[in-house]
Amino acid sequence: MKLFVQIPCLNEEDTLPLVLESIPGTIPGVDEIRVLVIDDGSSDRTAEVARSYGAEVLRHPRTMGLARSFRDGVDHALAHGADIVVNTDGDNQYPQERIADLVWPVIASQADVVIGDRQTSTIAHFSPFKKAMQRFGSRVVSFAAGTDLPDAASGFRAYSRAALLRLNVVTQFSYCMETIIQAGNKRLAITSLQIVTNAKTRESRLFKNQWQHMYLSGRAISRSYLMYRPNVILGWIGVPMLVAGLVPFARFLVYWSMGDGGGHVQSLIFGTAMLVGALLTFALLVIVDLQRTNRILLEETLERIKALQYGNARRGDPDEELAEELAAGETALAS
Ligand SMILES: Nc1nc2c(ncn2[C@@H]2O[C@H](COP(=O)(O)OP(=O)(O)O)[C@@H](O)[C@H]2O)c(=O)[nH]1
Ligand SMILES: [Mg+2]
Repeated sequence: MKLFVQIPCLNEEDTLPLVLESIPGTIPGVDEIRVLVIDDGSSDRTAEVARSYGAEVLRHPRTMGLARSFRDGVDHALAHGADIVVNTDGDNQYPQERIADLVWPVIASQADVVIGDRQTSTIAHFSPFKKAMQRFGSRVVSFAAGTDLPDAASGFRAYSRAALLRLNVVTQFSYCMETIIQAGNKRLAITSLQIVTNAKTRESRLFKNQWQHMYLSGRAISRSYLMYRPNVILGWIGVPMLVAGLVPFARFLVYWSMGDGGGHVQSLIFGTAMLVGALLTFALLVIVDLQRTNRILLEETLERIKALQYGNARRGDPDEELAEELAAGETALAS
């Protein structure tokens, strides 16, 4: 098993040493641990600090954002044969000593994604409002993903190779929520591990304030949800419209059949408007369903392309064993 620990960083020269020092040197079930720092156009000495600790560095000449950095890190790790990728932050918020526990469910084939649950209700420097919002946000993400996860915004996570081949980060901003919703909808196994975060080293750089966090997270969540369950949203719009249209329409018909149609034209107009709305919604539903089929085909294609591009470097992979046997056979034949 080859493990990559990746740390996306923007100007983290002060706290990065703490992070790098606390990454364990050996982990049960893991043969090789590699540390990758994605330096997203830092203007400080982040890259030098990372290299001085023996970490690999992937540098963007210009800041490209956290989601892109995550993706590039994953690309690098997969291309170098990672079986598991752990993500942690450069501000030493997360307890790197717990990486062994974080990766264990993946090693034991019990999970594809493991999320470090910060137990946000117990964090002292979180205000009651922030705690409530964290809980609410996690509930919404859990609902959208069809799983039950206590801490959806945590950046301390382990992903299996199979999960990374299947997940595609498309939003610019937060891959955190997006990967969970995708993983849930792609029926990957997601579990949580309770962790205790380290003392706060600085304010969040991702968000100016709680409102911005809520706005951006809400946008990322609704986008991901819309991508996977558009039928639910359209159904909730279309079905009430259909009912609201049929009732006055039927009412008009009854009066009309009794020869009193003229006095009830309002019912007819309202009913017709609602029915047209419902019809449009159902027409959209058909288009959306076709789109969904296309997305599934595209995603399956991408997964296969990634598998080809990165090679099946997984240990214990049947293809690899077969390749080894074939190679051994060829050598034997040649001699
Ligand atoms: N690549 C990249 N990383 C960033 C950016 N902003 C913050 N980070 C990194 O993302 C991680 C989390 O950032 P942080 O400010 O601690 O946000 P928090 O999750 O709200 O605590 C840290 O490792 C930061 O260095 C950015 O614009 N690009
Ligand atoms: Mg932080």
